[in-house]
Amino acid sequence: MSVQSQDIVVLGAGGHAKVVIDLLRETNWRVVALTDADDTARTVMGVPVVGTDEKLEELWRNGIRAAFVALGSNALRERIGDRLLARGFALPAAVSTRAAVSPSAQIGQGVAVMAGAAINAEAVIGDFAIVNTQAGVDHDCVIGRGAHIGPGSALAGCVRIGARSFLGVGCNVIPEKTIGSDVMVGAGSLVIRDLPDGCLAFGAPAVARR
Ligand code: JB2
Repeated sequence: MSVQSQDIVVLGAGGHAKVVIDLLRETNWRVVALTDADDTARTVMGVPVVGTDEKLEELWRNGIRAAFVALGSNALRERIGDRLLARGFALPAAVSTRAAVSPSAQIGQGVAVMAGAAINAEAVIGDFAIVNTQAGVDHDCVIGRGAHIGPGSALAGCVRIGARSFLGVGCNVIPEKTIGSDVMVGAGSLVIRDLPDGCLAFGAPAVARR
């Protein structure tokens, strides 16, 4: 098979990878291989799992230059993404054609933006972040590297989310609040106060529990 410039390898063969494969196909990437910690020979969404991440060197030698880290773990996605960037792989963003993204927003490398998401004026989305299905990120928000804004969550203007933080499905954050790094916010929470690094918070209003 001759390698084409739109060929890409996806890391991960689980649920998140399925969604990412759809996003990449929508934007004319050709997903030619998956790597996974479980190297059992199989196909996912019609794409062969070719082995573990050790296969990436062979794919590079064969001319594959683009990769996407489709792992739900925020820390792992950021760490492996950085390793691939250092190796020289291009890590494009995968943005649904059914998302509404302001031309003035900045979208980092390896970011996934799912269908129905809205990213408004001058928002900044850090490398390897996920803006999941129907999430809203309003003007001037700053989303840290590897963070994940869960499905249906809504961030009002000027909200800041730190690196690797996770907002579960259906969270709401009022304007100008700051959520630190490595924070987990439980599904359905309403954030009306800043949250410190490393905490678990949930409820309406959300309270940091540890
Ligand atoms: O280091 C790794 C690695 N570690 C685990 N490299 C590669 N290439 N693959 C790795 N994996 C693989 O990630 C596991 O063997 C497994 O196949 C996959 C994780 O699949 P799972 O379906 O458990 O989760 P996910 O990360 O694809 O999706 C989670 O996060 C999404 C954002 C789920 O919670 C989804 O529901 C969610 N939408």
